[in-house]
Amino acid sequence: MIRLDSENSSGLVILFALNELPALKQLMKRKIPDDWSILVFDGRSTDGSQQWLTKNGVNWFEQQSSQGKGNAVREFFSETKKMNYCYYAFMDADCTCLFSDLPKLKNQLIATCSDIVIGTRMKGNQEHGSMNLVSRVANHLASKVLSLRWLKKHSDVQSPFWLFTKKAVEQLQPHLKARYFEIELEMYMEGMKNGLKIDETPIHYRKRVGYSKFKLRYRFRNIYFVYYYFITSLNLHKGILILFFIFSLLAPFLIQLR
Ligand SMILES: Nc1nc2c(ncn2[C@@H]2O[C@H](COP(=O)(O)OP(=O)(O)OP(=O)(O)O)[C@@H](O)[C@H]2O)c(=O)[nH]1
Ligand SMILES: [Mg+2]
Repeated sequence: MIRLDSENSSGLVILFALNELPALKQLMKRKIPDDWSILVFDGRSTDGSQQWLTKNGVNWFEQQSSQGKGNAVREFFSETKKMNYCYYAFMDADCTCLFSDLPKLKNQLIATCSDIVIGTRMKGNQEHGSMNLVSRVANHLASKVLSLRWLKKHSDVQSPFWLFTKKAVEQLQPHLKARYFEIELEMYMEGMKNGLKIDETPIHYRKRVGYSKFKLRYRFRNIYFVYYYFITSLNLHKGILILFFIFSLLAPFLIQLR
């Protein structure tokens, strides 16, 4: 069980971390706004992160489930049943996002009476080289396809920075199954499906410190999941889904035959 000293403060920032020691060292030098506490959710790092966090008095928790960001997020969601924060902010621990954007997300959440606010990099201030062309295009397409499904224009559904109300966390928790990097896509789709109000606000986005865990195989996996979440959200009969799938595989050949 996660135990925190300052559970009476209003918000908890959860930093999901797997071998992010150089980034954590930089992050912990930064000032965190009042009313926020930090928890590092560590995926059993082998780079000495845990020892460093303990030595420096940072709250951290070791992931019990098998490795994978989705597993970590889902495990955290279950742990919130024992917590009493009003807000939960998810952030990558790779130094790409700023704590100083937290009040902005919270103000947006309150002003728009939303359940979730996504920090959008696509409309925000991006440091040169923070996002390569492949990631930019992939993210743009994923956001377009999935948000259009709900007739919305959300621009960054794979953002590393999210803010949730307590209610949103409670409502989402039973619906999440993702194990790896498709977790953001699933949180977005399940949030919309379950009637949660999702809004977005621009954030700063900096170059990553340390190496990426989002390997090529996860990129392909995410392309599949954009398709999967889109199709399953349509609630069609299974037979129609299979036909749709076969047709979409054959479509390029059929177009050429014409
Ligand atoms: N707790 C935990 N965290 C993880 C796990 N896998 C990845 N992470 C963290 O999840 C965050 C997202 O991973 P990244 O490697 O930054 O992936 P990304 O943001 O898609 O790719 P970049 O553009 O390279 O940053 C990082 O802070 C990782 O350290 C895991 O299995 N457990
Ligand atoms: Mg990252």
